[in-house]
Amino acid sequence: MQFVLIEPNIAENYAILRLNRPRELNALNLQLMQELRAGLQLLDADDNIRCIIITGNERAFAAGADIKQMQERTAIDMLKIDQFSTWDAIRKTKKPIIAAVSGFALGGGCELAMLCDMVIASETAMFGQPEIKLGVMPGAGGTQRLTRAVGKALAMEMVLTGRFIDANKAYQFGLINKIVPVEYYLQEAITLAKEIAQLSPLAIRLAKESVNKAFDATLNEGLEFERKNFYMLFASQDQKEGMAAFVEKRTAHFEGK
Ligand code: DAK
Repeated sequence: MQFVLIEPNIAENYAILRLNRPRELNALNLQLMQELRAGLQLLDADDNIRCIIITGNERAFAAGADIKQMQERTAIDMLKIDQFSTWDAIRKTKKPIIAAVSGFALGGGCELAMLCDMVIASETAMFGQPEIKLGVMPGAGGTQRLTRAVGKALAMEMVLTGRFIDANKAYQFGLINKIVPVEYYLQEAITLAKEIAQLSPLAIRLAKESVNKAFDATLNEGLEFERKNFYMLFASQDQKEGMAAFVEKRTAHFEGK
């Protein structure tokens, strides 16, 4: 892979996917998105990996979809390329994904961060949906996920003006989980990934599914869904192990069975 580097840590059960077009501020061209999809599918199927981190570099997580690649496209080109299938596939990743964001997370870059389950940001992170300045609008969840995350007032302001918000504001409005100094943002994401990797991968998978259900279900449907997943976990060895370990006052070792 050229634009996405896979850095697995088998011993600690996590992997980093690093967006790697630094000269273009990690602009998300088609090849990069296809590589990201392939990387996520590979890691999602690998039992040694229990948590995935997507990151860029200090200057940019991703400055959006590749404007130069999109510039001359027609609506029919966009339809045929069907980039959404790539985004949909990424959304279906079962394992938890942490975005480790430093610098620009704009347009598709902000949408990619929001597609992740948690976001750790450096103090220099900037989030924005500047598509409006290009004569278009967000197309990969920017109007929906951003609004759910930060509320209507700020989402409208960001989407209608293209203004960026800094890490402090993003934290204040619940878009991200934590802000750390720039030299530690990846390490902080790794610490979080390692903590998750020690838990039951089955419980983590069903818990992730259940939280996501809250975004597209009524409260009753969501509660039903949660209950079924909760019951299902009592069929796992991990549940027996987790509860036995508590009673025996020892650390649980979860095998995902
Ligand atoms: N695309 C292509 N190249 C980009 C880029 C981008 N989004 N962002 C930066 N670059 C390139 C610049 O052109 C420049 O390359 P050269 O000109 O040197 O060859 C290089 O990266 C460095 O950028 P700058 O020289 O501009 O650096 P500055 O520090 O001065 O400015 C900036 C940084 C981030 C403020 C600025 O580069 C900027 O405004 N970038 C564009 C940000 C933006 O408008 N992003 C939204 C793009 S639209 C879809 C899914 C998603 C999307 C669409 C469809 N489907 C599923 C169908 C998403 C759309 C978008 O994201």
